[in-house]
Amino acid sequence: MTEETLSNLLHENRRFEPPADLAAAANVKADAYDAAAADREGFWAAAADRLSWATKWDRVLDWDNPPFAKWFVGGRLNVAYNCVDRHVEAGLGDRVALHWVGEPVEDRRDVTYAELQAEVSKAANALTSLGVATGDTVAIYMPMIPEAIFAMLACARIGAPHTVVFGGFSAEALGSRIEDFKAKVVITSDGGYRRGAASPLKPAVDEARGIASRSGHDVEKVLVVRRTGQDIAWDESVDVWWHDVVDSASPEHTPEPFDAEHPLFVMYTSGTTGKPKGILHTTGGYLTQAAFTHWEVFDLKPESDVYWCTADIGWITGHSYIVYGPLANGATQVLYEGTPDFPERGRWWQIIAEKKVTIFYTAPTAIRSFMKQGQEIPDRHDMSSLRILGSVGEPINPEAYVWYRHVIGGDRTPVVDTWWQTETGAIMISPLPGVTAGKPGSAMTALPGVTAEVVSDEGVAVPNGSGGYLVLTSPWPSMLRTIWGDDERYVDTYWSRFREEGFYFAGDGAKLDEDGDLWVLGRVDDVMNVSGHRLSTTEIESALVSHPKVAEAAVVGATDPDTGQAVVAFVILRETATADGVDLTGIEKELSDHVRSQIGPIAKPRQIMIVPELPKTRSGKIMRRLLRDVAEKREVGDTTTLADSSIMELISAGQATST
Ligand code: 6R9
Repeated sequence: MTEETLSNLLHENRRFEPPADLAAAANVKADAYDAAAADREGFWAAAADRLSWATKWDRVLDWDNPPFAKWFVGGRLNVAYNCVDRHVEAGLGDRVALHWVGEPVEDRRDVTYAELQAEVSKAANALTSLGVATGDTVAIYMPMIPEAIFAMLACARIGAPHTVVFGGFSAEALGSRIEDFKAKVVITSDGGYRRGAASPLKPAVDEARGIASRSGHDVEKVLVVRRTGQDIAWDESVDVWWHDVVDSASPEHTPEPFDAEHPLFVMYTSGTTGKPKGILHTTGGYLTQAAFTHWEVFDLKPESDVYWCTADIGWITGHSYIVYGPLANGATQVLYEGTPDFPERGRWWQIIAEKKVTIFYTAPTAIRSFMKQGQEIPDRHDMSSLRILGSVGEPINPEAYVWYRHVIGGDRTPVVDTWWQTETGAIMISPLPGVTAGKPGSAMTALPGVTAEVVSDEGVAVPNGSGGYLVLTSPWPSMLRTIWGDDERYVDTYWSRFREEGFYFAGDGAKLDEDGDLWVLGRVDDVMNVSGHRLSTTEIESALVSHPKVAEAAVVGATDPDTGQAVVAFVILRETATADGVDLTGIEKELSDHVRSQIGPIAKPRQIMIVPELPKTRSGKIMRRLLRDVAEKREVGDTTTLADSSIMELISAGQATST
């Protein structure tokens, strides 16, 4: 973000007060801030009491060995029981849990809580029969179909930690996750629908299985849902059809309670090095905060609201705010398989109108693309059911916020800009819809029970009107417990930057405005945010360098009007690749396709520049700041720390002549 846009942002003075009726009936009111400040642990204990525990905890927080936290020590509960069975036992079995909307327009399925209980129980029994026991790990690689949720909850029900890998990730990305997680079983489908066509998933699982196998890990079983009916390869010794083992399994299953710190899932996310980090979330604290914040921030009234979060279950947002939070609260929600604009550009708005959605949660990148298409498209649909809008994934620019509130929310709806991370597990900083006067572009303040600060390099809180690093100053229930298999990396990545102060370093820059409200400005490390998806520069560089024609590569995130940031790659070719003259466009395409196949379509560079050299400091560190200047077509900044200061002229000159 440039200094200019930054200062524009911070002069925002529009305010939107909560509607009076919403404020009067809000689940969480202003007094929650004081209550939590007076007794933080007591506040979280009350939030945990919203769940059903088989055994109550004897200690709320064990922080005796920081940064390794234990919450609700000694407590035991079953996550699937909390998300499903207890609602049925409370007489809500006929309530719709999922209004599933498939991509083929006529594909619909409503799943009640009673049906969910039967489906999850059958899947749990089937997994057990395939040899999955408590503590065994399962990878899930699926489209947005109800079975994906049945699979996650079935794993939780039997205490088998899962890792969901986004269906858009490549076989390589899946393979390395399967290997790191040592997944015993993979649950997938033959394929899914994307823009009207069936696109395969199972072949990537076959390939990923081979990749894991070559590094010494063998997957035992692959459980396959038939979704598209397309032809797929079949290995009798490993592959099992979902309809063969799940449909015939018993719909009765007794959930066993697990320790509050039993691993629930691992979600891989990009870090500053090439290897993705497996973020571990556990049972009691995670479910407490996911469920509580969903009820608090969206003011959920489960008996009357229809909630819709457009994320994919392959991201943390899908875990906390499609699966665990909403279902623990007994919500009715829309689950949508397709893309926003297929078969027509108003598809989302048509679904909101049809299902009478009241709470809608999406990402700024989607909002910006709808803004570009114009207001006429949403205006064709009756969206008067909406009462709260949410935003997540990246900073929302004030204009997008105001458009969202005005065009989608009819100027009635508060917009909650929710800041959080894979690592935090749940929303940490956000307005409260019944309390906060919303300010476009600002995530406002830490939620009750959460302590966030903006600090200087030295770890000192900055005054209003200044910027610094966003830190969390005390542990929270849904915090990551470690990086899977790598405690040291956990400590190094999050707790060493402000070791003495004992602060969690989020990796984001932030600013406090004159009112003391918080603005998240984006990553301060080598992590990019493309359409709300985290990508590491190193990961993409590694992919590029793995191509035989590439000698060296540097990747930067350049500001992009549509996707927030976009991947721009600078590549030095090997001499052998250029020996017979070069077809630059051909090579650029080849490299771009290579990144796509190595990581996935979201990592595909917007632009690849073939350069003779890369700007490096004397210690050999690539100066991405300068490359960002080139990528964003700015005057190149200070080059005095470069080992060879003429290099930027070469790169910029090449830029001026290439198209
Ligand atoms: C939930 C999620 C986390 C990173 C985070 C920050 C950015 C998320 C934001 C936001 C500004 C918001 N981010 N929400 N930036 N305002 N409301 O997105 O998790 O994929 O781990 O990404 O996303 O940079 O550090 P994750």
